[in-house]
Amino acid sequence: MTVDAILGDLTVEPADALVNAANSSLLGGGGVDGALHAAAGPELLAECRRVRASQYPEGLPVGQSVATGAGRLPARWVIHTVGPNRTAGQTDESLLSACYTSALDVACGLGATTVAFPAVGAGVYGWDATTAARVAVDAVLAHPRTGIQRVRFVLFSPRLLQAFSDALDAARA
Ligand code: AR6
Repeated sequence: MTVDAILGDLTVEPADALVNAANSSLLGGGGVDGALHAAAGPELLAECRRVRASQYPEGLPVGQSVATGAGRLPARWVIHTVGPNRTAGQTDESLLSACYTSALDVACGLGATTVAFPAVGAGVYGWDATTAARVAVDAVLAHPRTGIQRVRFVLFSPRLLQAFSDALDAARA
């Protein structure tokens, strides 16, 4: 079972499950959310609308996760999670940690063996790279990850890759 971090684009990462840094509406947005929807095609949004209407009429709460199919993405599932919006005053790290824990819970339930994450919360939602990385790495390493063979952080900038690599080194020291 491996946990690693690479520089890359989540939309082209082959994995059973790709985690989306979504918002509560589940109806798309910018950042990695917009990129995943653009690459997946309209079926992803259609499925998100169905999930929203049937399971989360008030929106997906912060820290929780839900799966859909993956459209044209190189994955079987997209697991949508909602990070706390630090810029809007949601500064509770435990909610950011819960994004990773709940996404892995969903992945295990699906039987996913490989899971790829972006740096949830580290874009529009305003978490600094060091904190985003530490919280992500600690949550993933603490999770039992039953049946999962690889968890990969796919980071969009060298600065984020460095932060995640440092957090992995620190957690394993
Ligand atoms: N692959 C990997 N990482 C990416 C990609 C990509 N293709 N594109 C962006 N990132 P963000 P958040 C990085 O803003 O902070 C959306 O509008 C990005 O550089 O996508 O959780 C949602 O709908 C950053 O490091 O997510 C919500 O409204 C990281 O992904 C809101 O943004 C996360 O940045 C969520 O904000």
